Amino acid sequence: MPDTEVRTAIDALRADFRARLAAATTDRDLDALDAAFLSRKNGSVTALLKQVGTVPPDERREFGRLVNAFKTEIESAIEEKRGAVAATRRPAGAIDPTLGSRPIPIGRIHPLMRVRQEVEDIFARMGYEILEGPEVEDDYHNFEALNMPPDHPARDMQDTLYLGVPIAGGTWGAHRGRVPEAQVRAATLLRTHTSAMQIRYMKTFPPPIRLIVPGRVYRRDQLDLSHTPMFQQFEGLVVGRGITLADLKGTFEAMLRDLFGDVRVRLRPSFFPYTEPSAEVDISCQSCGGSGCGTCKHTGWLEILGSGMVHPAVFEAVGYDPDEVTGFAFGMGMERVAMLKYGVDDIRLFYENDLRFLEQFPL
Ligand code: 2NL
Repeated sequence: MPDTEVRTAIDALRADFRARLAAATTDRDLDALDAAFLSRKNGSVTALLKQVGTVPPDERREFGRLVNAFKTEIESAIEEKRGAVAATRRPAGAIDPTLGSRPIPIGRIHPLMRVRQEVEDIFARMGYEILEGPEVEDDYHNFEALNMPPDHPARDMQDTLYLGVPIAGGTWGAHRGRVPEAQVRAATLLRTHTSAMQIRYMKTFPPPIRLIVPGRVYRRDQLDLSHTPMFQQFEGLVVGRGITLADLKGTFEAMLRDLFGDVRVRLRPSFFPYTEPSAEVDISCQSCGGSGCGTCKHTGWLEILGSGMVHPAVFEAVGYDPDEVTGFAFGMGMERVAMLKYGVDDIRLFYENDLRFLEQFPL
């Protein structure tokens, strides 16, 4: 093979090599390129070197020099590219800052707790105290002191959840330190309203009082669209000299307009054993503005709470003088408020913790 032919062959190999080197981006590409040109068995440069026998003896020296120079050129070009590839490779364990972030699951406030916080804020601004009480109660605080004698229908096993075995002295009150002896009783039931706590409070502190008791209460109800055996309520109690029905109505107007916006408020006569007179409180229907629709069963009004002037028998039970003080009290279901406020038509949704429901409420 004469000198010029060797140069031509090397130029062709070089063009091929340079193109493939430019295309190589990984160590594997470079290994393949190395093998294609330099492998002992079938590298194309190795093949060229093996043709030394076809070169006239006086040109062999020059032939060897040219091919070996090319071999060195390839080796250093591959080595250089390996360095370049290594420089672009991310270090082991490194993060990829261009990758989109995974969504972080963020918890939110349960709709019932939103209502609770809102109602607590409204009453806190009006100077009420906010207290919780025990959910396991005794007959005296849950019924007897509230003018519900032993034969009262609400005490029926049909309506109230009683404990299999009473817990002696297992209740507590709004006390610092020891619970007075008179209040240590056997806990026998799950409270049916939070009123038991208002009784404890009145037995402990003298009037005047302004108090809100939020919490869970229990009834023997079957689950349906509007009943759960456990639900949550607020009860309120205001006692002092000269408290009247006008205070009751004014308080509800302020509270309900704060809670529901520009609504009208009306009272309807009702009955509770622990209040006299008693009143159901309605707000004008926001869905139809009072003209009548499905939400308000075509009455224009929605019942929102039960209330009344505290019965003298309750004051006597706690040691307040009914000739000295009067007061009003009310009970309002948290679920009912949340259902009206957020347009929820099934109470069970509040207790199923289905994220498809909960995620519809703002963060
Ligand atoms: C309702 C009715 C009501 C009360 C609760 C009460 C508490 C004491 C004394 C007198 Cl300590 N009354 N609470 C009064 C009237 C109604 O709740 O429909 N609740 C959902």
